[in-house]
Amino acid sequence: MTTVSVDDAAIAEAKQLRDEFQRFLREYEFGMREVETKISILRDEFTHNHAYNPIEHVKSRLKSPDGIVEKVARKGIEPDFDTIRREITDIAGVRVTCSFVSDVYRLFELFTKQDDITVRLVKDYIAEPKPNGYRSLHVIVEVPVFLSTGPVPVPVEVQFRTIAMDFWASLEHKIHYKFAGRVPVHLVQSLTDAADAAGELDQRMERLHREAHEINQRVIEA
Ligand code: 0O2
Repeated sequence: MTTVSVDDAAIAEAKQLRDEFQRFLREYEFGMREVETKISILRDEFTHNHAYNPIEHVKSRLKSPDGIVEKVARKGIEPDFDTIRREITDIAGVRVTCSFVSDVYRLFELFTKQDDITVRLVKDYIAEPKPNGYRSLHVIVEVPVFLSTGPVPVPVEVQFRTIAMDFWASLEHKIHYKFAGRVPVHLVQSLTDAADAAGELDQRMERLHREAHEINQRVIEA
């Protein structure tokens, strides 16, 4: 049996890199928590003041170290912390699922107009769905995180979508994963058709919701 000797300096260097990576990820976790708190305050305030909860559910995730490495390779960027911080803006992600499209935009407005939120990029895939039918409203924001060393602006990707959009995206993601990206053409077409159907359902549900609200208002005013 051969023994491999690893010198102490190499071990110390590996430990330092591990600690630095954990510190790096922790900033994103804090940024994510700030965004979660803001969304949950909006939800609670809405529920109390308007007797209406526009949010169905909220899901957060930190990109895994493997996911970050894979994205560094895919984008062909330098694998150092400064470059990753600058180029990869979805390490922290929060997904807000709403009942109706109008709630998606309302929540987006209320969240992005807050004084300490800096909007870096908006991608409106509801106004302009992706060719495969994907719909969602994405925003990359910077939220300040107050560390013992001072404030750090942390980028967080927030996705706002309806239940129907979320249902579709979740199935599409599973199918994509199952076929390792090589989805049979007829399934791709069926998925695009299903995305259109989900879009129509959203419109119908919105109309129904508005009608019910108007009838209710008339009853109250009568
Ligand atoms: P995960 O597991 O959700 O984190 P980028 O790759 O971010 O530099 P891109 O692709 O233009 O540039 O970003 P975009 O369009 O804002 O999409 C990023 C995220 O949106 C994805 O994250 C998905 O969560 C979601 N998304 C975008 N397009 C699709 C789609 O066609 N189908 C589904 N199901 N989700 C989509 P990740 O990192 O890919 O995955």
